[in-house]
Amino acid sequence: MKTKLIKSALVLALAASSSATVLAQEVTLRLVSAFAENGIYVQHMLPWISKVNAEGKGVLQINFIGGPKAIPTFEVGNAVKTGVVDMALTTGAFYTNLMPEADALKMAQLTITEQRKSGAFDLINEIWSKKANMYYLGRMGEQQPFYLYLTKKIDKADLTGLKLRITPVYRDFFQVMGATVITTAPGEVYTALERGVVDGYGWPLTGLFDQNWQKMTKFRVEPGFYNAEVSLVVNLDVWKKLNPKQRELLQKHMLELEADNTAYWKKNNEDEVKRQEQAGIQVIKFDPATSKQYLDKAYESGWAGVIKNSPEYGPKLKQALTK
Ligand code: 173
Repeated sequence: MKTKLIKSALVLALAASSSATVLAQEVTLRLVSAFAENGIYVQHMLPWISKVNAEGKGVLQINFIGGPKAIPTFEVGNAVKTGVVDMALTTGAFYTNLMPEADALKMAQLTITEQRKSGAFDLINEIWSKKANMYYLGRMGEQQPFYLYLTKKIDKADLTGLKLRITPVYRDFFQVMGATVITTAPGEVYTALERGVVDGYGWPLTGLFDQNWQKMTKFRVEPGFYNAEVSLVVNLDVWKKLNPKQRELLQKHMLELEADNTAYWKKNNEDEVKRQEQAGIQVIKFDPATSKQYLDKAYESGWAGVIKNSPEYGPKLKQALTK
């Protein structure tokens, strides 16, 4: 009886220790999003997390903590840098407080797939690791322009007298065009519009409807400019501690998603133009010469801003990201 008990205790102890080994090998990464949970970017990411988790049993799991209610949009970058969270879905404009270079990715004229081949991706990681203690895992959102949305009509390419909601993405450009600007997180745009605090806002082509902004939006100004960047970043210390299998799992799924970016965003862009039209959002269009000037100003002012704030890396990023 006694030996039996000892034996079964041993078996239990062994079983416990073997599951402990498995647990020690499986790592769980805590991920937050700087974008709203119900919005297009998180909705695009969730199936990706499911795939990683399905394949990553015993290796790596991602635990999605939540959106800006968990950590405010403009604090997400620092939370990754300091290791409060392990990973984030965010955009460079939300962490320019850590590094002004972050905002340069909005001006990429190469796809992320091209950036990986050209060396731009390595340059990004050199800067991101040094300045923000981050590993830049990959890009989920690309090939989608930003637009100026308005509640009032304009009939020339001049924003003088307009008060516009911005993030760093639009700051230099809208100011050069004469606007007065107010920085807010996406979560505050609706109220700012409702209260008439702003006459419009910058935002990419899709995502308005997620936050009900279409109700307050009368016009979309064409052409769109830049290339909305939404990416996954990982705390660098956490990244370095992952074993090769864990890294490979993340990288493999990231590359798979990126390979589908062009088709995914093209379809979204096309659908969204129709959806906005159906919702009664009118398009303000400039003549071809004015459109060209508008775009030239967007890039000139945007790069000038990045280079002014980062004389060291700004020019290198411009060269690496411009076609
Ligand atoms: O909040 C913003 O307008 C912004 O900067 C942004 C950047 C990338 C994707 C969506 C929004």
